[in-house]
Amino acid sequence: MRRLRFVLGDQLTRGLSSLADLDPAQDVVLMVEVAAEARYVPHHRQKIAFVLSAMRNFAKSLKSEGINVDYVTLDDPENTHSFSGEIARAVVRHAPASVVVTEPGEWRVLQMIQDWDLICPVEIRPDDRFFCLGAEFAALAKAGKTSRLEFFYREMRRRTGLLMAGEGPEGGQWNFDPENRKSLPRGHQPPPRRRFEPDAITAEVLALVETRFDHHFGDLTPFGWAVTREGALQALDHFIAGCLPDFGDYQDAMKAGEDFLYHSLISPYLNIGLLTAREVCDRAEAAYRAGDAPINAVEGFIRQILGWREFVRGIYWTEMPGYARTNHLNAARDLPALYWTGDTQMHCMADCIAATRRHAYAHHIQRLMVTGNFALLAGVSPPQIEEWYLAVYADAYEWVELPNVHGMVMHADGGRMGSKPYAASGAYINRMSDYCKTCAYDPKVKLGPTACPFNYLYWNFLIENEAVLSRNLRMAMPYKTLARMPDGQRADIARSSQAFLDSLPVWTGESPPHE
Ligand code: FAD
Ligand code: DLZ
Ligand code: SF4
Repeated sequence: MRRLRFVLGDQLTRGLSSLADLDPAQDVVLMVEVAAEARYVPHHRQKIAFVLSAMRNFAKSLKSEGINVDYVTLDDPENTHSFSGEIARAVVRHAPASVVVTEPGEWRVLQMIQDWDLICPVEIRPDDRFFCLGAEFAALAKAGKTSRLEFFYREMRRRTGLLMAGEGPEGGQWNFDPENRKSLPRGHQPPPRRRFEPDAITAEVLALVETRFDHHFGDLTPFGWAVTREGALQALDHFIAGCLPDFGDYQDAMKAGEDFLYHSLISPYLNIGLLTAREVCDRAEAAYRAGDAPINAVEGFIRQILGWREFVRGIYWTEMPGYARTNHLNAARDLPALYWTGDTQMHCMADCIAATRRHAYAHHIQRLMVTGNFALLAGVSPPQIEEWYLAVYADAYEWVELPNVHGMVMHADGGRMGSKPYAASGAYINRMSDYCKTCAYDPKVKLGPTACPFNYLYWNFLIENEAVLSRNLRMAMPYKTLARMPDGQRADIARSSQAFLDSLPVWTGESPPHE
């Protein structure tokens, strides 16, 4: 009985549920390169190249095991360029008894699969690469353990045994976050990062992307991502040995021109399946147990993966599709063009967008407290800023991007992801980075042409959303300060904000061409 095993571009894991019980004598693995997946948002060119090269390398390694792989390339003249079109053609080619697929990462693709009307049944298997399966998260939600990250995270520590000392947490605390907020000391140089020379397959894909997706955002080269499991494991080893010990201390720091600091750079590999979350957490814990990394670093790192990554996945699958449609703060501004062009005098924004353009990567605090904070304060329409984040990062898939942007950054979900918006003035960015030292604006000036725009935009955001946010107990402090503010000052803030926001050109087309 032949089965057709359909493997998507973010399912490149040998132990994938749809590849379990594969019979090499009869079964066929189907992988398809389709333009629709590169275009449903205008993905960064490096992201497209990364996914396609990793897919081709994965197919090659399956073939080397003697598995029959039917691989449809982007330039195949028969290619219909959609998952649905390609599965329909493949079913005719192979006449399988059934199609087997692991549940996809995105709601829109699940809808697609559920709509397939094929001559054989389709079996959708759970994606067991996550610590917490959808049904388990739903059960935890019912038991009230997913209302906040911290409750969920502690439960996951207990369930997995990661960083446990008997019944309690290793190191006597569940969370070492308060120790993880250092800025980089003056003159501190983060270590150089391992990059990977493009292999022959990547070189071919780079040429293909250059021709077909020339108009998409982002630099295509230099391309330094690993595209195989072996490469991804080397990247993980490099991080654990050279960066993990300082990950905690400098987790929230930013430095102009330093795009990676002590971050792991493994999210693209995790999200397409070249690494598994379990092995990454196990290796980090082993480094701690061997005395090679301190508890604040290892706990902070494991919390991101065992806590946040699983939490956002759970929220996505329990709250969709309604989740994407909420707009708690009624934000409606069109996305400023500077997100695509990087053309701004604000040094922090220009640096984060330049890093994004160069690598299809920016680290967490840049995404949250610079480009995210600005979108929140400017009141950008949630779907527009969500599309930007989904397009520009190599690790972006809707299940992880949406809760982070819609929830954590834009507070559009009314507080499901976080109990208050992460709104901040220029003082925060000044404390955590060196951006302000060489900026056209001054973080200490509150109003006027030299003032840091984050300063008046912060207060303007509080004023505009007073009716909704002043009821939030966690916002009591800033609203107390606002209550003491003279009416004249409020009016000045509103005027400066309006003038600044009105001066920002809006991008009206698709993503702009690279430079
Ligand atoms: P590290 O800082 O080294 O962290 C280790 C790992 O923890 C990451 O690889 C990632 O798997 C996980 N992690 C950390 N924070 C989060 C989080 N908030 N949610 C989920 N996983 C987390 N992450 C994505 O994988 N894809 C996205 O599309 C994405 N979009 C984001 C958008 C915004 C606005 C924000 C604020 C965060 C977003 N994140 C996203 C989370 C986080 O910024 C990235 O996972 C991280 O920057 C990836 O770089 P790294 O591997 O060096 O991470
Ligand atoms: C991101 C992406 C791109 C650019 N291209 C493909 C592709 O050609 N074929 C494929 O199977 N997957 C691709 N992907 C990843 C998919 O978008 C991803 O698997 C779905 O969004 C489900 O998460
Ligand atoms: Fe950013 Fe304001 Fe600092 Fe300039 S002064 S770098 S705009 S925070």
